[in-house]
Amino acid sequence: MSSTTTTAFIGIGSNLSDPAEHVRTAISEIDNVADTRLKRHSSLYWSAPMGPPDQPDYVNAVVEVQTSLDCLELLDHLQHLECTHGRARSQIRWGPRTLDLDILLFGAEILECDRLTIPHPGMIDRPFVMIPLAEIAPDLILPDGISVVDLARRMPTGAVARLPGP
Ligand code: A4P
Ligand code: MG
Repeated sequence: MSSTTTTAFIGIGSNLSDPAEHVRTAISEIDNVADTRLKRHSSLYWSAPMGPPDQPDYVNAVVEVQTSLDCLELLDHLQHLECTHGRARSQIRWGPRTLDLDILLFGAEILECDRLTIPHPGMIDRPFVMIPLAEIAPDLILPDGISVVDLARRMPTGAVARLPGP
């Protein structure tokens, strides 16, 4: 890995065909992405679907990586992983999926282009993002100066349920 590296946080979600297995496999696959090392991963959490309610519950997790890729290169690798998990993009907004990999944060970068918005839009309102993120990075401050732990504490009680095991 080159000497210029960035700490990035990736949100992982799945709600189809053994979602916990998709999430666990994705965590180890992210560690194998070129020029990228897994630093920490959260527990896995169940949550009710955000979006259409007639879909299965989700399993979510967040990982921290150190990467020498730029953010679009990292997105290319993550989208390739989504494809290898049989991800089919449906027309339904927030519809069910085998694997969703979102770049939540990429260093302190604030970016909006046609393929990427960073920080990930909506992340600060989502218990299935903020609770696992606060688990692995309690001291993290978002680019706009807000503390991750403070945001996680504001999430509704019982919105996510931690899965037993690693
Ligand atoms: N894109 C832009 N910014 C980013 C980013 N920071 N990270 C673009 C990754 N991709 C980013 O994504 C559509 C396009 O967003 C990509 O081509 C990329 O260039 P997608 O994965 O094809 O579609 P999507 O994920 O359905 O879209 P969207 O609106 O980003 O959905 P979200 O925000 O990912 O939400 N309920 C629970 N409980 N848990 C979940 O994890 N996830 C979703 C999807 C809905 N409901 C959920 C959950
Ligand atoms: Mg996505």
